Amino acid sequence: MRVEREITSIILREGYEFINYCSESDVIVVGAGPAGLTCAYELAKNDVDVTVVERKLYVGGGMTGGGMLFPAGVIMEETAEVLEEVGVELRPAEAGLLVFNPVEAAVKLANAALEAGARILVGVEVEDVIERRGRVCGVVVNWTAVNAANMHVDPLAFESEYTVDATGHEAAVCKLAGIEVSGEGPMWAERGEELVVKHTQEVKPGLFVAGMAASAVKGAYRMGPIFGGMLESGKRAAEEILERLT
Ligand code: 48F
Repeated sequence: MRVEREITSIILREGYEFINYCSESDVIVVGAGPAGLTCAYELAKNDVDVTVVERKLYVGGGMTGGGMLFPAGVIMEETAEVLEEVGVELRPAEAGLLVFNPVEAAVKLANAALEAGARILVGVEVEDVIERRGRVCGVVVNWTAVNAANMHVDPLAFESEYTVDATGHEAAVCKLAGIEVSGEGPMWAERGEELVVKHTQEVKPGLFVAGMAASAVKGAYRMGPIFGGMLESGKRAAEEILERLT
């Protein structure tokens, strides 16, 4: 038996099929950080066909790094609902804050999104948007490695009804779509947590912004290593999209 050939054949067939599904989704979420994963989970839970595109080979975005790489995550009690729902262990700490393991939170959020039916494609970078008559209709993608090697290789395109920019501080998709990005302001944790949810919105027909990208678009305060605002923002984006899809 030529096992090597069979392994290759299985990977090519299954990988092609997976990516082919990714090329047509109801919603594409760009970025598998806490905001993007929560958004994907909430959408998939409601039977929306959702693809998450992540340029790194891991999920969790900035959350896995805790605070300055110290492996602890902090969240306000009133914003911890999603983590509780996906089974993350939360321990009470000072000032009404809860503490959790950030790697556990990242993998459990990703697992919940997958179990609900979302696809997560890693190692793929969004380098442009598809736009028709002023509406964002999906994203233009390439292998992260191709761009890192500075190779001139034409990209492919993934279509969607809605796209969510959950790329964190960069607000990469908003920039590609021509949205003015103010860049985030200085740190004010409590206010930043409120504003990130408030600024979660449709910034152009077909394009939503969530998480730190929403704060960056509006120049809102950064909040540092506290994560409830990201989860609430991802959830809010999902709720708004669900309203439009139904
Ligand atoms: O940065 P990230 O975790 O964004 P978030 O979900 O959460 C922010 C917090 O982690 C933290 C914070 C909380 O106080 O400030 O920073 O808003 O996740 C963003 C993900 O998007 C990916 C990136 O690799 C990361 O995993 N990403 C960024 N640009 C692209 C991308 C791109 N062009 N294509 C695909 N993925």
